[in-house]
Amino acid sequence: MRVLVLGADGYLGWPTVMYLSEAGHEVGALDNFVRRQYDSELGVQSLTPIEPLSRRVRAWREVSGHEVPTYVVDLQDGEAVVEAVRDFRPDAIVHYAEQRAAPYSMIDRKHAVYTQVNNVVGTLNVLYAIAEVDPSIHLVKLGTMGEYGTPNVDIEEGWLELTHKGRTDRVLFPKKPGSFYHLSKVHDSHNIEFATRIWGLRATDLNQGVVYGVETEQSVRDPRLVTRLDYDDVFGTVLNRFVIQAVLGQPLTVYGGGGQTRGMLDIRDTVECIRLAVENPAEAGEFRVFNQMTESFSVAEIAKTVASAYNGPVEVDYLDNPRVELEDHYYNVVHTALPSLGLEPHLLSDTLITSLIDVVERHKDRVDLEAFRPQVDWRRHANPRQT
Ligand code: NAD
Ligand code: USQ
Repeated sequence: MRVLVLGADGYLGWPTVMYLSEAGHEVGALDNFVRRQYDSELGVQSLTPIEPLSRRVRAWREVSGHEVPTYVVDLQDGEAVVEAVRDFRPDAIVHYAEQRAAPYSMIDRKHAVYTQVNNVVGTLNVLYAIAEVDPSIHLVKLGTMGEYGTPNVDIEEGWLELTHKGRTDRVLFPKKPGSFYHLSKVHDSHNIEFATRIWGLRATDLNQGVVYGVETEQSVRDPRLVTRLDYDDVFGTVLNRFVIQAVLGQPLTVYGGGGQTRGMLDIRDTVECIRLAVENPAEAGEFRVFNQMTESFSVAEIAKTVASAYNGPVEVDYLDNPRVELEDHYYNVVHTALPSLGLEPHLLSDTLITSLIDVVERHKDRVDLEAFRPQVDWRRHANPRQT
């Protein structure tokens, strides 16, 4: 199949490009490199030294023989999106290209507005491009488990059979997200579902949990193929941050009491889930939602797991929680759709943590210890984040 990956220069986009092209698909890579600009703005960098996309693509051709055409396009530019889709003519579009950090969206008004405009307008432009160029293109869109929040009932896969005052309907599962970023994904989901109803588009919304890990079977073949690994308070995600903090001899930064529980998955499962979704498309007019996670852990459990896998002393700091989120709550998620398509999860293991530790050991001189400290407080409407 022909697959256009939007956000191909990012943490998950780049490994997906390699994985899908290795799986025999013709892959195109689109990005506008804005993620690299956030690094400059925040004064942080990926722990792993990453190559520019053009060099990554060249290295991948040398290593694998696969060509990957690239498109430097901002999804906010609707005409350019149509042109790229018309030029590449994909069977499927994998859409990762959004501002994805909850703390970034909570810095202040400017960052909240930017996040929602970038994400919602970008996705609308993708929907219009598909409708205009070829409505049979399957949109595989990255949503997030955080769209649901932590309701006191089981979380279904996107839809809920609801009986109210004796009548029954199938409705989108109620959402209660925890940041303006997570809200942007809720708005996207509604726009995508609407487009499947009015234009008969086919779409899969992948409500993904927090991803951990960095290496994939493809990326380890050449150091130039490594993907980014964020550890700062804005873009670093919890398990990756804890492993890096452990190796640097810094306390693990558990926010609040650490009882908050999240769905998680290994980066190697992310790329496989995308392949499964792409190769098993939604029907025309179908808005399909898969909960893309393999296990749930509380933040305190993650800290404990990292501490016991690390061969050395590890201290845990319970910090005042800078976010507004439940720390003691029910969490039970249905996530059977991807396993039923064939997903065989890599469950969190000491081996994964050890391989991550090895990567961190190689690059630990690049770490700025100041970047571990959380600086964005949800309760403030303006955060003077220091860079
Ligand atoms: P990332 O920030 O590393 O990559 C996103 C890429 O999209 C970047 O390269 C960026 O330059 C590009 N981009 C952003 N706005 C763009 C625009 N307007 N036009 C063109 N390109 C644009 O993020 P990631 O961690 O790889 O996440 C990818 C997707 O998966 C995101 O949508 C995110 O919400 C979702 N997701 C990520 C995680 C996680 O743990 N990393 C978990 C669940 C869902
Ligand atoms: N947390 C800590 N200490 C830290 C960092 C985080 O206790 O040092 C806690 C947070 O308070 C939160 C949980 O860990 O309760 C997860 O935080 P995170 O920063 O790892 O993840 P989150 O902000 O939810 O966002 C990440 C990605 C986002 C994706 C989301 C999936 O950045 O793109 O959508 O994970 S989910 O959480 O399922 O919505």
